[in-house]
Amino acid sequence: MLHSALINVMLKAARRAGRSLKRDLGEIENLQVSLKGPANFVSLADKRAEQMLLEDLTKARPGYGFVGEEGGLREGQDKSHTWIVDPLDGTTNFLHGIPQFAISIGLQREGTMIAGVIYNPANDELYLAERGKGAFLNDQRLRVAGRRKLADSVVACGLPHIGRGDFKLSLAELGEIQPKVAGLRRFGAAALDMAFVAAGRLDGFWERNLQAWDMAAGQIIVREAGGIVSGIEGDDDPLKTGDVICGNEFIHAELVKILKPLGK
Ligand code: 2AM
Ligand code: CA
Repeated sequence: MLHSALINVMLKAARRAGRSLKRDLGEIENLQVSLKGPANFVSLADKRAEQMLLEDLTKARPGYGFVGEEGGLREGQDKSHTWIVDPLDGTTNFLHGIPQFAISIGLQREGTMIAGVIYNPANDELYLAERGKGAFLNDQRLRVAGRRKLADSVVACGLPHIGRGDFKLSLAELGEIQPKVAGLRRFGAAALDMAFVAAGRLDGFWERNLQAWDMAAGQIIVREAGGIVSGIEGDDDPLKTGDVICGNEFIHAELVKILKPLGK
């Protein structure tokens, strides 16, 4: 499949960092049994991947700004373009050898996402989208699922864990959603949850307290697959609020109706 020069830059960067993460995943499987555990190793893997992405993306597009999970904002001379990058989304999965993690690269122009790539090197699934040109999984055009009722839908969420999140609110959300859906899932990598919504595998996804780099690429991939992405209010910007709800127009609206009143 022919891609634009921009998408080719993003694909190349994602694949190089992906090879590095995949090698590191193999190493982690050995380290699992060591006493110290692989946590320090993972943090190195993460930093190494971010460094590669920073190098490749800034070499190809000098001057663009770069926001990464590890290094924060590095401003460039071109104030209108910013890469928003998570070198390893799903860190806890990676640390445990669970092959549900990804590199996420988004490009923002004047505050609007114009391109996104999400790549899981463990299974070689690569999702991409460019504004106005559709969303793809390994060259196959994506479209969000068509289900209109929550009762037929499989929905994913994020869950609080030790040291992070609002447990009471999360239990209230689950209490409302669980009895209404065909299935609830928790995969642990927000970028891939959004990619799964774009691919029609999941009918919807919501999570609170995320960062822009968890959602930047996912936002344009879901939108280009015909889905809706917002914050908990239903019409707000998830990259600004850190909360996200996505799905087709029907499931997105159903989720907003249930979740919006709960956080008040
Ligand atoms: P990460 O794996 O890159 O940390 C899991 O619920 C999702 O939340 C993952 O996409 C995870 O990204 C993201 N997340 C955002 N902020 C987090 C934090 N402070 N701790 C753990 N996960 C976080
Ligand atoms: Ca992340």
